[in-house]
Amino acid sequence: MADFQSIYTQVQVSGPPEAGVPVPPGGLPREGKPFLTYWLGKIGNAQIGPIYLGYTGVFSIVFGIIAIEIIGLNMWASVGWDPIQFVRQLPWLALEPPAPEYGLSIPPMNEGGWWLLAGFFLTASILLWWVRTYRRALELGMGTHVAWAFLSAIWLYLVLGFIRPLAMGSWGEAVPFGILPHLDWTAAFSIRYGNLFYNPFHALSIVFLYGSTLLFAMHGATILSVYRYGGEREIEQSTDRGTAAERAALFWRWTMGFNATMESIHRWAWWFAVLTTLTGGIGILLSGTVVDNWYLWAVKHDFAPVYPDVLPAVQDPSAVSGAMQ
Ligand code: 07D
Ligand code: 07D
Repeated sequence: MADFQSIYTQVQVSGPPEAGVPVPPGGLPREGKPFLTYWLGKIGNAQIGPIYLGYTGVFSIVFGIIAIEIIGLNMWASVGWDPIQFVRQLPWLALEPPAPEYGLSIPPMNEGGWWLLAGFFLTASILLWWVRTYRRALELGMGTHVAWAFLSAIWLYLVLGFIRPLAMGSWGEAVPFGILPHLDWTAAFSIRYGNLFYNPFHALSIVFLYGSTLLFAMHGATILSVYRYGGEREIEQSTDRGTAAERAALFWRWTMGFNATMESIHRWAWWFAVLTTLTGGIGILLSGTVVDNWYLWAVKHDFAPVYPDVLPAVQDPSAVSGAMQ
């Protein structure tokens, strides 16, 4: 059956739905009668359910819905409760953080209070989901690798919206909620701190982001290419000789002179993904707290040229005007 595999063909396994390993006593039961769907089987496992809801999962979803509700209703209010304009302008609508003059105090609801409340619920929702990934892994007797990787993303999220604003003494430093407004914030942040390309941690974050896509492509392609030898059966593959895994490893040793192993390729993937947001968070936290202008910082450390005198001298924007003073 599997003797001809290309990027277009795949095998879908079908059998009686199974409940999986028993839940240890004391926990909640898993909900729902499992069933098979052919079409979802095209992109993943055809079996849907049962699902483990659990307290952290339920509260995470409830808090997440409250956050989206607050954001959505504020956006809708901003177009005078017109449903057509809400849909039409949605990509541009925003729920903005408080103005800089409020510092870290609690502002009136319509001047950033709703932003603070939405941020509280979104953060609670994300942290509860983190607890869920940690606890479900332990219940299944797994390692907690997924939870720690997720925490790295949460670190960047918390730096952007909580830790750096605290360090700068103003909620106004944080990111607005909104599809295009959060991109405007990102562009403005780069300009405000003298071009983020000169921030070495931004560069490191890009290395790991690009590296992640490259590793993902190499690993995905390698495993698919040995599928006809059972390459996805990872345990047998890593211990037996003459297997798909051995061919896959040899392919890279022949083309590059070096190869990862079935185990170490996943460590590469884990570290590249984790380091993207870990280094990113460091870079953002340093901006405005330790370094005020990354271009001038790079000139000082001799890796950016000084612009020739034909142009006006570069000045730190905070020394000229603006709320950031
Ligand atoms: C594919 C997994 C699925 C997740 C998805 C995102 C929401 C938000 C909210 C309508 C890869 C779900 C989105 C629940 C809905 C409202 C109000 C993950 C996958 C599909 N960004 N960003 C996007 C977030 C920041 C930047 C898209 C979140 C920083 C740039 C989406 C955060 C900076 C670009 C989105 C966050 C930044 C985007 C697609 C949090 C610097 C794009 C995301 C919580 C890092 C791209 C219009 C995606 C785009 C994009 C969500 C933070 C920069 C709306 C939730 C402040 C340059 N961001 N982002 O697929 O098309 O991720 O924007 O920190 O070009 Mg962003
Ligand atoms: C945001 C982690 C938090 C997300 C969480 C998820 C939900 C949704 C819903 C499941 C993404 C919560 C999820 C709530 C659940 C469902 C459906 C991860 C996040 C917890 N940059 N830049 C980066 C490049 C420029 C700027 C990182 C490239 C310009 C700022 C990355 C270029 C300017 C920031 C990166 C480029 C600028 C960044 C993000 C090129 C704008 C950041 C990594 C080629 C003009 C962030 C240190 C990431 C950072 C960041 C790439 C250019 C600004 C590597 C390739 C010069 C302000 N940039 N950038 O994984 O860490 O994000 O910087 O030009 O804050 Mg940049």
